[in-house]
Amino acid sequence: MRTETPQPIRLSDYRPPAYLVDEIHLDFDLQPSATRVKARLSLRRNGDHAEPLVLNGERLTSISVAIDGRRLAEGDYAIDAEYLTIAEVPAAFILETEVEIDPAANTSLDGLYMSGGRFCTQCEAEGFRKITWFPDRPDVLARYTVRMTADKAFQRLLSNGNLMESGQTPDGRHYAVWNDPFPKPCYLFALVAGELDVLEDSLVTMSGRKVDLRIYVDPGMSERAVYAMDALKRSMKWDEEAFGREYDLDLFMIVAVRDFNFGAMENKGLNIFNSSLLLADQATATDFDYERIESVVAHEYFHNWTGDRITCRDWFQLCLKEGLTVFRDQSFSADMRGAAVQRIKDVKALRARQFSEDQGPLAHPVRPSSYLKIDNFYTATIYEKGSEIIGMLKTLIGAEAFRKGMDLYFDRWDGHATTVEAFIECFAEALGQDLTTFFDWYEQAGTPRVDIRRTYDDAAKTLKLELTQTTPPTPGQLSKKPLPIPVRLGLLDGEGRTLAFERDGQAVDETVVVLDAAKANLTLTGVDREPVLSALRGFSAPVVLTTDAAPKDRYVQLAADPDLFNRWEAGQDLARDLMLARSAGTPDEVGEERYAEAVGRALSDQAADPAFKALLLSLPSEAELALAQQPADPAAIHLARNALRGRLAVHLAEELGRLHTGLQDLGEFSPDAAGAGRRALRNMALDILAVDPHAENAERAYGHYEAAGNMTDAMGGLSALMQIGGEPFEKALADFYERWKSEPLVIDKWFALQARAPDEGALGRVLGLTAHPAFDPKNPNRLRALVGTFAAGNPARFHDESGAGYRFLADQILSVDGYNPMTAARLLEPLGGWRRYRPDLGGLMRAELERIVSHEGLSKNVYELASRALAQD
Ligand code: B3K
Ligand code: ZN
Repeated sequence: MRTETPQPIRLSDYRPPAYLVDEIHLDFDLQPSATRVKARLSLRRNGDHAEPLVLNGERLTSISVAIDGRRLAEGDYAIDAEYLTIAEVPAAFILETEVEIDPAANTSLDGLYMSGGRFCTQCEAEGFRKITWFPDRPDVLARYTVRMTADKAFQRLLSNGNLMESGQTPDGRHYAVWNDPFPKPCYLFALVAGELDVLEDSLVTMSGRKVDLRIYVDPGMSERAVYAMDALKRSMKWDEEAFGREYDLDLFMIVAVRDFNFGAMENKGLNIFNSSLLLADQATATDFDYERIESVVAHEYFHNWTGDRITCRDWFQLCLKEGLTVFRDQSFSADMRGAAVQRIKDVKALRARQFSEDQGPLAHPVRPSSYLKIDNFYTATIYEKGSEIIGMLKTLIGAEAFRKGMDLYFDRWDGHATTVEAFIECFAEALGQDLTTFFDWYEQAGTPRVDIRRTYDDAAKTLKLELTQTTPPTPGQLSKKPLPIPVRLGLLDGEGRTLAFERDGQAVDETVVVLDAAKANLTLTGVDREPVLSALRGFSAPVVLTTDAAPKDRYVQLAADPDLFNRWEAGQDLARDLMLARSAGTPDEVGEERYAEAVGRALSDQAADPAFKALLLSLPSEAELALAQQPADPAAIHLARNALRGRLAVHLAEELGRLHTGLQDLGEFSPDAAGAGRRALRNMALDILAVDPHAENAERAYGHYEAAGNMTDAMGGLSALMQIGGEPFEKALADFYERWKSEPLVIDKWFALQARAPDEGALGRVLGLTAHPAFDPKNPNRLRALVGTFAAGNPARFHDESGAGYRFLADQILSVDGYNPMTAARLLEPLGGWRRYRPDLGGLMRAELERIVSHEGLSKNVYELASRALAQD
């Protein structure tokens, strides 16, 4: 049990820093177990009063402290577990410190650590304090000069900015000196030293400057960085065209490392990536990997302006850089891969991760007001809902005012650390309108419910719409305000043709209604006949929409809605209702047949994009269904979902078989959207057929696996075989392992696949795999592949009524917490929603959370999430 309750940090307590750092010189003597770090800081007082100097530092062995060249005696300063405090300092001075750290023993992968025998760093949010004494907060911006010396075995010596000097030292080691001319917060500092291959390229920016581009990877892997390099160049051009943003240094570097707590990091001029989000070729990466690489390379690159040049004043403003940068990367992906398909995928991800967060005890506003560990707030809410808010802003004010506001933001705040208020103020100014009520989106947690009722008046040719909104209470926020919700809508006739109507006297095909009160009525005129309503087009706001539409309206939309998002959504709504009915014990067999027929018709539409058809066939996930059922019964949901998939398999057997045979990749492999779309549809067809495991389908699955010429198809085949189960699956699984055992990223997929096993032996299999020689829980990718995938991606087996799934997860969290609290905390989420489940399951989940909270020596990271999950509001 923890002896003291950790105290939260609050936004309302924000004070400007007492001292600023203009320059920092760092000198690293790199040794894996005993690295010496000398820091020379030019500090000056930031206010009128003399205050003690307080610097952050954790696990630093202090060697010396000096002010203006005078070494301080031990009594002149105080050091505890978190701070170095010097009671009296001049108004402006030079502070020199030397510390020793142990990167080889740093299992938290935060600060300076070793991965694969190389030195690397991760400083966001608060890792820099594990490297040297410093005011570790994002509003202290300094210019960095970094010197590092290492044995020559550490071949490459890299840091932010430009290389100023390099050479040999008299004792046979080597050194490099880097300088970054752009002032930055310490969370953007990076250093890498080790043996790496490099892929080089260059690009000429819009003003005609040549920028060298380098991607550093494990020896022998540079070919696998070709796609990331291509994505980087496309991102750089796109940011010039879409936002007028040009790259600013002469060099841009990316390094791939295998041991990383999350995806990637936007350190100035030296991005560090989890190798799973950088390395790809057709043999080892799936189309999904390619897609992720493209978007994450873009995301980290886009941070150069939204994050690095303009950063956050404090960590409560995290969405200022993250939500905005996700919006920018989603817009880029939409341009690269097609807007509708991209939007559907983004919304699926939002619903799966953010909506569930928002409906549980971990719900928080996009700009939270307190935290224990900021590491816990790198959430779907900050990122994905943060991006949705920017998208709504653009919809509400229009593309032109949006661009004007962005330009103003870049002009005004370049080189500064700022706030979300200051960002929104730029749009208010660009528009000449107050945006105060819009700001509530940042401060209010929870997913609004919007309901629309229609009354059609045939004589008057009017359609009256009654719109209402409510937001359910969330922890700490029991009553909610109405928010300004943009609802994009259009009308269809009974045959699915666009039906024009009048808005403000103008004939239009589509309009945006802003619902900014709890209730609003709206009358559309000039509506020639009773329409089908297509509302919330393009998912114009992150809300749960209900309407009085009958299934027949949904079928019209599924066949013909010109808004492809809503065409897809109509299918999802139909499927969701059917599966929920079946899991509640009231199956609608006729409805299921009708749905399968309608999907069949949509599949035969020659004009539709295969990627879109694959999404039509992809039913709402079990996690999404669980959110719509109270209390959630994961086993019943699993059976109901499989039943509907089975219905599709039988009803559409011929069509699915034809798609599977006809879409085989014949020409050369291309990871582009068109090739990926065809493979997605083909693999989806197989995935559904595999629910009906007769001999022909089993043979088809095995043949698919054996003939696979790329990783997407190999995984598609293996996953279909897993559904069928038995000897052919085990044989293919063993074959796959043998073939790829020396490729860690592929073996991660092998672990993750088995964690999703649908049969009752899944937990036994997963437990067995924790003893597999290739299972290394110290590597976050491997840990998440097995443990994270089982808990978050296999709800039917995780929620086994014995509680064994929960116990397994809790054991893993407690064990990982001993050496990597950040990663341990990220595993906790599946237990968080315990109140939404069947009471017997919820009780077992809660018991595991209680066991976790009372564990001796628990980290602040895990404590914060587990105690919030248990809190009563
Ligand atoms: N900014 C980093 C995330 C850092 C997470 C620290 N716990 C990657 C990104 O969002 O681009
Ligand atoms: Zn980011």
